[in-house]
Amino acid sequence: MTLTVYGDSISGNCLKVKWVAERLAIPYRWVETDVLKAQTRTPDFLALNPAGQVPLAILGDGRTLAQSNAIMAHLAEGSDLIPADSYERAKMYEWLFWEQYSHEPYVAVARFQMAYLGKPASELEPRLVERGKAALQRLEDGLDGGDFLVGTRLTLADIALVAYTRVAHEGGFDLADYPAVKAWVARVEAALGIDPAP
Ligand SMILES: N[C@@H](CCC(=O)N[C@@H](CS)C(=O)NCC(=O)O)C(=O)O
Repeated sequence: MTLTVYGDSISGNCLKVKWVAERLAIPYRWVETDVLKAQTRTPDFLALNPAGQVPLAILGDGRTLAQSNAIMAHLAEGSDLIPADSYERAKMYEWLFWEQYSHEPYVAVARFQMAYLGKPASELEPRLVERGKAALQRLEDGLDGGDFLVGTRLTLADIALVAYTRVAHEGGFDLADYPAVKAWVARVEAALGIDPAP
């Protein structure tokens, strides 16, 4: 059975899974699941993922897997998107855990509130903006002159972090303030063969 991915195309978390499947030429079926229409909260969907969130993968053998970074790690097992070196692999996970706790909750949430709930930038909670800017600065510093976040090649760390960084402007952030991040976004988009976010 083909891999099935339940995802909402507006969601960076869901796009991470799509990009990894495409990069690794893993065939998949995409089931568009509209978060704004609460399609993640229907009884049928909750039976698949009690957490009521996308992305959700149904593996070839019918088992389910949630959490974008866990799905990416599973799909990319044994590929060059995960460093073979144990320290570099751990650094990649360092970025993945940081993304979920210190970047996505601010950069993605500010973007969701502005772009999808119609909130003006002036009404965003100041903490969201401060923490989002701090996350972007951490990325700027973490790139440290390198082309990618870990080692010298594209890893899951870049894919996870580019997902919401590339659309940070939709949440009121200006990537011109983070030139290394801006150049890295373009590099990762090119590596993944995706068009720059408008
Ligand atoms: N930590 C989760 C976050 C998943 C998540 O927040 N999904 C959102 C879309 S980006 C969702 O499904 N929201 C719908 C809901 O909570 O009902 C992951 O990385 O997969």
